[in-house]
Amino acid sequence: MTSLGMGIGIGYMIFVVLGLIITAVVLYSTKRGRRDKGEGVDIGKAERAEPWWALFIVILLGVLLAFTIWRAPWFQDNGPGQRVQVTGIQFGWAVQPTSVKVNQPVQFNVTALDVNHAMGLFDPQGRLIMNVQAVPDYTTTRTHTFTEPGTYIIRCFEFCGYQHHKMIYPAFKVTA
Ligand SMILES: [Cu+2]
Repeated sequence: MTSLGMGIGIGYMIFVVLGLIITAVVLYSTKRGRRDKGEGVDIGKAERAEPWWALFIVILLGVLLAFTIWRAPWFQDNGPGQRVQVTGIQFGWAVQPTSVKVNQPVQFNVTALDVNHAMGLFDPQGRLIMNVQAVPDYTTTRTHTFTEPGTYIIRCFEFCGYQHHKMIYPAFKVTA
């Protein structure tokens, strides 16, 4: 578990405990017994306190917003705009989308659904330009900028079974 995950877990537990305590306090304060004993409620005092409770809520929400707004994804660097999901399965490749633009970075997200495969990416001249493991339950990310338009080929580079040699994706297009 990452320290971020641990922090979120601990924060969650703190909120659960706080929620239980607040629930208990509310239940206790609204118990029938206290009213029956004649402990009257000063309505005027409660009404005068209302704007302060409203202010309290606004400040609380403001503080929560101030602490959490920075985690919103607007400020993150999300990498290249072109993304290609490549998934290896015995015995083929699922590639989405099937074409990208030349001279703009492409982020490949490579994974597998069954056993280990590897994405061997060949340029139009048949030269290997990328070799990325495709691992089940894990996404490996590689960024590449194509400088040459054409038809690229993906071949499996990890022996994955009796039809391993058939794991070819013949037409990944790089367009101008
Ligand atoms: Cu394979």
